[in-house]
Amino acid sequence: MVVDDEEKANILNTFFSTVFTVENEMLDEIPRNNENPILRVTNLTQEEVRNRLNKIKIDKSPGPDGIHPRVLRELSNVIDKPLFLIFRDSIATGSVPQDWRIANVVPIFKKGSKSEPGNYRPSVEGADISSAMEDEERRRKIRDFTFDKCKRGNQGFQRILLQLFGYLGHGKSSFINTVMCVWSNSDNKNHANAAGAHEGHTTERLTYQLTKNIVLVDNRGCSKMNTYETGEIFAQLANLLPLDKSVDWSHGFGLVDRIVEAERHVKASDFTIPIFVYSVANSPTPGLKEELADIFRTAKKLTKVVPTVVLTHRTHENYTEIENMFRDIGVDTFFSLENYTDKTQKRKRETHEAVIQFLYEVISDAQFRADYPRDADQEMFDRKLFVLNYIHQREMKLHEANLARQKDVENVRMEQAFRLRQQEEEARIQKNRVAYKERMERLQRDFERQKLRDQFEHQERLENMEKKGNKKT
Ligand SMILES: Nc1nc2c(ncn2[C@@H]2O[C@H](COP(=O)(O)OP(=O)(O)OP(=O)(O)O)[C@@H](O)[C@H]2O)c(=O)[nH]1
Ligand SMILES: [Mg+2]
Repeated sequence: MVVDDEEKANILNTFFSTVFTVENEMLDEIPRNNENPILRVTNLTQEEVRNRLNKIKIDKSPGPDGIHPRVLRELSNVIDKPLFLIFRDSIATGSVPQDWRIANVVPIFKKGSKSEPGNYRPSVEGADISSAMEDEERRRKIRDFTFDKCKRGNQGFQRILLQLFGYLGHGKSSFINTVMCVWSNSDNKNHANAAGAHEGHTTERLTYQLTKNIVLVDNRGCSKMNTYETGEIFAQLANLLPLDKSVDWSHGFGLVDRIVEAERHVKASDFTIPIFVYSVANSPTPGLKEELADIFRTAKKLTKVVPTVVLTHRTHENYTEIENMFRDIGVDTFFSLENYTDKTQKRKRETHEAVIQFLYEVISDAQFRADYPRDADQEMFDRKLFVLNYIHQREMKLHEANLARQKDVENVRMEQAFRLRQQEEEARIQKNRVAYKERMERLQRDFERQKLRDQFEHQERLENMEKKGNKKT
């Protein structure tokens, strides 16, 4: 164990520096839009810069530039213009002033085990100006997102549906509350009716409007991904069931009827991004990994993307084990956070950052996908076909299983009937045997009686003959 402070600092420093060197290589891999390198972020305004400066927290220490945050805030309407000009040039040229790249890096505990350097996040102290710029740039991209501005136009799409799905009580509604709180920069409100410690769960498929073109969908969760519930989950993910209505599970082909009925209400113009919400506080149970692998495989076939995973309760010690389990099944996009809940005392910067980063990246991903040739109506049709086929296959399997069960039951019934008949036959034979024995005994008795009677008569005859003989002589 490392106890010396300097040694601890060196370990973390070495770890962070290895992470930072990888960053440049990764940047090179990001596909760049060479036709319009700067268009999407150039309309930043001086007023927005001033607003951000006014929101800077003044109780923090100054960064490496030595400027106290209080000064930045107090002078917001003096420095807004020069800063605005620097930001504008910085965005246009794609470069950041050298001074802003120097920062004091402090380790902030993030998740999982405290002895693992990888579980600390490098926090940049005092980088208020550059992080405010990054935050604003990201918010702008999210706020302004429209399919109309994609390379090939909207191709029939209008809204992004960030569709949350997963097990009951894993924090879907709380995540929506957290996103809405961060996005609106206001206190946490229970918009999505997150459950209290012992309360019921969400049974409706409700929407929460983030921007004009981005909507969060709080889908009904499931207790176990058995065949009935997965059918329902995939029908929701495929956007085949109505929004803002309750979701009643139905067995058999009932789901097909509901999909057909919902046809008039669901829109092909909704672009689905699947988001799987999983709470790290739940230890993996036997068979969970296989169950999840199955869900992710089907969800990918259905939506053409591997769902993004949001891990809630991220400071829980299970974190690494759970993340590895998802990695094993092929997931590579994770976001993790502590949701705001009814017990949350105050808003946190790291939650804010996690949410904005989540929104920014999933929106960028949606945009990236929408730049390829697509056909909204065809995709809706394909999803419907997929889910109807899924239900059909499921029912056929259940039907076959039922038949096999019925056959087993019939076999047992026939065997029982045969045994019963056998027992009856044995009982009949036994009865006959007894009756026969009784008859024989009766005959024997009759015979004995007759014999005695004959003997007696014979005796009498002899005696009579004797008497008659005596009289003659
Ligand atoms: N500590 C902590 N508690 C959380 C977190 N996320 C959710 N919770 C709590 O977990 C419970 C369930 O959260 P919900 O957001 O209602 O879960 P859900 O996924 O919407 O549940 P269903 O609607 O039943 O599917 C609530 O009591 C939340 O306060 C988190 O990140 N950290
Ligand atoms: Mg809920």
